[in-house]
Amino acid sequence: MARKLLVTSALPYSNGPIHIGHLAGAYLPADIFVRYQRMAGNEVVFICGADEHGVPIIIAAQQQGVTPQQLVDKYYVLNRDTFARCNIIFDNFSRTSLPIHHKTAQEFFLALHKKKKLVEKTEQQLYCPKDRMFLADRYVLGTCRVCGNENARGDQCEKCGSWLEPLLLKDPRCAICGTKPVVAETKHWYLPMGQFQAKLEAWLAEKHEWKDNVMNYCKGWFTEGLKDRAITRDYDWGVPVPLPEARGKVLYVWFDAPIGYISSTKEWAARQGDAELWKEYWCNPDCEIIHFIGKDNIVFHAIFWPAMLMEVGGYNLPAQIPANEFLNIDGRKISTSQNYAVWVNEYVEKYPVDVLRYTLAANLPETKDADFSWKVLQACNNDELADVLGNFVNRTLTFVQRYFEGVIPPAGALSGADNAVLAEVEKLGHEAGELINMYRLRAALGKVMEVARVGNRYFDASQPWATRKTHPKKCGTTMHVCCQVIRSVAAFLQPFVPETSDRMWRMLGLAGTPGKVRWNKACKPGDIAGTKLGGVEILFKKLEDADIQPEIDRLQAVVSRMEAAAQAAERARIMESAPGGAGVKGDSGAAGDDAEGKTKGQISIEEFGAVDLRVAKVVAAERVPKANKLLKLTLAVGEETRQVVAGIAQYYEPTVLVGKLVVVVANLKPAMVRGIESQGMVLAVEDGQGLALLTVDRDVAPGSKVK
Ligand code: B3M
Ligand code: ZN
Repeated sequence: MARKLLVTSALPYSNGPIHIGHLAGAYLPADIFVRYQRMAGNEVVFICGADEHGVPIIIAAQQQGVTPQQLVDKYYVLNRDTFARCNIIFDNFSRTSLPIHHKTAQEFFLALHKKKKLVEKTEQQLYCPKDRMFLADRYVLGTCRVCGNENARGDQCEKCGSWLEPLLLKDPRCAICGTKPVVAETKHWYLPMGQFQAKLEAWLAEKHEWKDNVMNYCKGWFTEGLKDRAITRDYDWGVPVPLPEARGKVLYVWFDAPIGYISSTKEWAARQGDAELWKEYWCNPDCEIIHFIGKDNIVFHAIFWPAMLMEVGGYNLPAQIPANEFLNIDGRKISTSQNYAVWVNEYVEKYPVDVLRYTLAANLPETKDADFSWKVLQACNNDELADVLGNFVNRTLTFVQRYFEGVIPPAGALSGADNAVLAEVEKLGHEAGELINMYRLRAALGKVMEVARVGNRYFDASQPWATRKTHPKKCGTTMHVCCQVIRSVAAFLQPFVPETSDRMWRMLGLAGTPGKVRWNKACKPGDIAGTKLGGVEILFKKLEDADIQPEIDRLQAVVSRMEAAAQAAERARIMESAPGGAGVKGDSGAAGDDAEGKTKGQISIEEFGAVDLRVAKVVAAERVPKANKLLKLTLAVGEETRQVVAGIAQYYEPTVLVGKLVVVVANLKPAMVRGIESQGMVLAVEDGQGLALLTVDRDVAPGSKVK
């Protein structure tokens, strides 16, 4: 039976152009998936839109000296057009600044409010005295306590993906002016996520087909325990909180943005002439909702958003969240602020779209971070698209033009080799389709390109240049089979490189577009004998070194600048910091710690302050295989979970440690111990009887600072 799918791509912020990392994360994979599902006969609505609220927008507007409205107007148009240029064709590309979205988001809030699902709290928040505003989310920058990234944002660390709160950042600073914020009180509405955890866990436990990265992130958050999350903010840009007592407050962007999927579907439905049609997708359980996102959005889609939907009630929950990892460039993380990126709108002005689509599809960060480089793009173009695919199409079609008057010859009697090729094409087509169904798009593209390779090998083995004179009928059959292979591969390429696929179709002289052909039919030979070829052209021109050198040079210049800045920062850090620790032994499991016993030379309070000591709760402990001194501890340090390897196995049974409060050096550079990353060091004292862990003498919250 045909499936009914609502496919979404993460709503890009209208605060800048999109780069290839965005494309590879949430947009290209979704577009490939959607195009395939349509060819497979399934019913799909493909939804996206611009995320036009939140601190990312407010800050970018301030930086560019424009109003938030001017900013979002600019990037809405730019990004919408860039997607279209890339043939990423949404059924609707909406905007969260539209009235239909404001209304939908407010209805969600009110539904939760009415059901008494929200908690009102007056709490402490960071406040910038200079800018006179509360600093939430990206308005605060500081050091991530999980990975030490000094530019972690108030809501999330981009480097390690940890879900943060501004008050958890070390050395917070205002993102606008750099001032150290003060703490002040403000009232907000919270989603008590902790109350929903059991339900969420039970729901997620059934998702056996979901990707490991998504499941592992979620398990991590569940282990930590979900906390209340404020869903309102003290800004004037956003969806106003629809309560009289909440004047001047707006909804948190991660509350309203996912609702944008629904409002965009509503907008689409209205355009179809049936304003209620959106319910067929969001409320009819026959429909599967599939969210394509990047890994930094997992928590919001797999935990926060389902909780909202569950608690409001009556909505379908996500059926799949095929989150991708990150795409790096030359082994480095893309950085929009540093301009270390390949901007898609600039790319399409200079190079063919399909070369980028192909290169990214062949290198999607499906299970781990992947790497882009201009050399890889050049190789994809020259060695695969031009030499394998282009060559096969060109040699076949020019042969038909030259020796068969440009008309596809009929198949004569098929030999074993002819049948074998057709069978192989069919098999590869089915395999590719199955892989796309499993979100393994890279592998699927590999199967499709294998079809072109099969075609080339068959052409070589059949030697039509020789049989043309000796066995003209057989030569005709060979060319017929080659054209069948082109037809199939053209259709199989439609999800990946639609322009190329359409061109191949036209070159074969076939009517319509391969996008309208059923995948099953494309796997089998078509009725093509006697078709007059369209104009035959070169599919892919080779990319010369000189064509891409300017791009390589530009990225290299950015890297040099970033490296110089990092070196300067490192020098400053070394000058500032001094070694700490006196009398207490740290145990990171690494051998050869410094001498203990005697007190050492004096240090200043600042030097002591450089060591970030925290109380941590042991949530799990286990022996490290083949290491009789080591235990691996899982520690809750506030909202984060850390693993620390400690050389205490001779003194503690793992089970007695669980629940204990210990003291951990939280800003110690992570070290690899027996292949396990130790993210900190627990403190212990040693006397004649062995090691004893330092602990606290009353129950304090994990994460509390030791001073
Ligand atoms: N705008 C974050 C991002 O662009 C955010 C996605 C919203 S999806 C509902 O990465
Ligand atoms: Zn981090």
